[in-house]
Amino acid sequence: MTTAAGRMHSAARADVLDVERVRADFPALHQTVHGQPLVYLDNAATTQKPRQVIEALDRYYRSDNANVHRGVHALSERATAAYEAAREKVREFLNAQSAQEIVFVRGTTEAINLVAQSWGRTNLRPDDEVVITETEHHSNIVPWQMLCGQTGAQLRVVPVEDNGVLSAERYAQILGRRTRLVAVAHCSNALGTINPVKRMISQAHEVGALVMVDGAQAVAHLSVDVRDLDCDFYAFSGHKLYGPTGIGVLYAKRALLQEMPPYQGGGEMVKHVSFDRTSYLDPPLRFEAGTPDIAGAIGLGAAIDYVDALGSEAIGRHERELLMQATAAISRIPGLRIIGTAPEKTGILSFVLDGVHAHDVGTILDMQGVAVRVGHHCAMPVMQRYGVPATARASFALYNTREEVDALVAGIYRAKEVFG
Ligand code: C6P
Repeated sequence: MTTAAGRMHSAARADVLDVERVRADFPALHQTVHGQPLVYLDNAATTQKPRQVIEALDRYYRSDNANVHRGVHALSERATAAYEAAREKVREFLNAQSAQEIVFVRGTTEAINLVAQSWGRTNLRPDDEVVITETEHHSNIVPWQMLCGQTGAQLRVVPVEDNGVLSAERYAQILGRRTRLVAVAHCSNALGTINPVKRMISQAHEVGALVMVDGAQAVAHLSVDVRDLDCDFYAFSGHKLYGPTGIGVLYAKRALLQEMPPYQGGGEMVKHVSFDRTSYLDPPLRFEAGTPDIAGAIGLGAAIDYVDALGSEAIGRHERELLMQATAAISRIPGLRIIGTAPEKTGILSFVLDGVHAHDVGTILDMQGVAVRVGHHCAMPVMQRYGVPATARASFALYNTREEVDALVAGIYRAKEVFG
């Protein structure tokens, strides 16, 4: 594919990523921390931003800054065109049928809450069931619990096997005529498992249920095609895709959005307002009350151009190689247990070290310049399932190198020396 961005950037040639060229695009990577070169392995929490994204934000605020869908003046028209062009980029990125199926939100969390409160409160009745899994992030648990509390619906939970794979057998058993919605992560943030969402969606559809996919940990690593998946809702956050914080996306099939009531009320989501009666705009603007994160959407568009130019094949291959290298090296460390050993994983490596608390591992790694996340990763039920209070988690991105994996491994040996 030759996009404008593809012509601008040639750090990916066919299926090979030129990591040094890629790294040159990310200013934050070129710093020292505690006197050591930064090794940023906390990409599942948030990714660093390429200059192309930073420059898009800068350009917008320097020359086009205006509110959208409101003004007739030139700046407002430019801002509106750029905001809507970003929506079209998201549409193409997800292969959605129409840009009207793309709602800009703050992030994955807001997208899930929107579906729970708008679709869920309208459609769920007592004794209906919402199915989630034991591996979900709190963002894909709590909104459904709240919804169940409001409607009397029941929450059902699909368990996970020891290796981090969801139990296909239990999933098939739990699905039934009461199931109205399945909410599942495309990839687990705590274990790295890539869930077989296409199959899960088709099984859910067979019993007449809809499916919401939490794509927060997927879009930066896999190619996502919402039409091929046939998901009803798909959510992701811009900041995990090399874009800005504060912007994210809800994809929903058009027919569903059309029937859904607004999530919030305010300016720019209405056709007509009087004190007797208010009528609403069509989707997606019906769900974008108030001034949106215009710069964020434009920055997200630039991030999509960036990853598109490199290609998801090349990115995925590079990250899989790093994961394999890191998994092999840390598996040899005595007393280390990897939490999450599914055959299909993204570049996420969660582990515990005998006799050393995950926070101590994190602190020692930080002293070596290596940034990982430690704790429950907003997935407390996963920690309970594996009987650990916390894990240390390294997560890889397109700009990480083999040498950085070596630094991670050396840092873990150092933590063993200090605390072992
Ligand atoms: N996980 C992590 O370190 P927001 O905060 O709305 O951008 O994304 C929430 C979210 C939802 N689902 C999954 C699978 C996620 O991983 C996250 C965010 C980060 O794992 C921060 S807690």
